Amino acid sequence: MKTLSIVVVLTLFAAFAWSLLPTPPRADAEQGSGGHARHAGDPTALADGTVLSVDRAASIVTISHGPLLNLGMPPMTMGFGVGDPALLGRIKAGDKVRFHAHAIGGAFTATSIEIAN
Ligand SMILES: [Cu+2]
Repeated sequence: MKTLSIVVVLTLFAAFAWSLLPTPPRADAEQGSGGHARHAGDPTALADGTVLSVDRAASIVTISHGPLLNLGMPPMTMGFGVGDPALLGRIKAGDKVRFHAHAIGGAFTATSIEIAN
């Protein structure tokens, strides 16, 4: 009987100690798609592209882009909405850019764009 209680106590202690261990970095799968926190500041989430056109009135920039890793999107040419029109700054057709895009409310939206000419 005494042996059994020692085993129980040790098991409880081990479980408790385990719960105190620092949590290792979590896999992407736990973050859901389009999560901001996961790749905020993550340089690997920046994509390369070439601006084909800028529609300031509609806040849409059309970019021929490389792979968008955070969106699982292959290279293609497409329009991105821009949440903040100020992001478009001096960007013009022909500029090489590095940018970051999210799927926001089902719309692909550029959340940062920098000229990389
Ligand atoms: Cu695309």
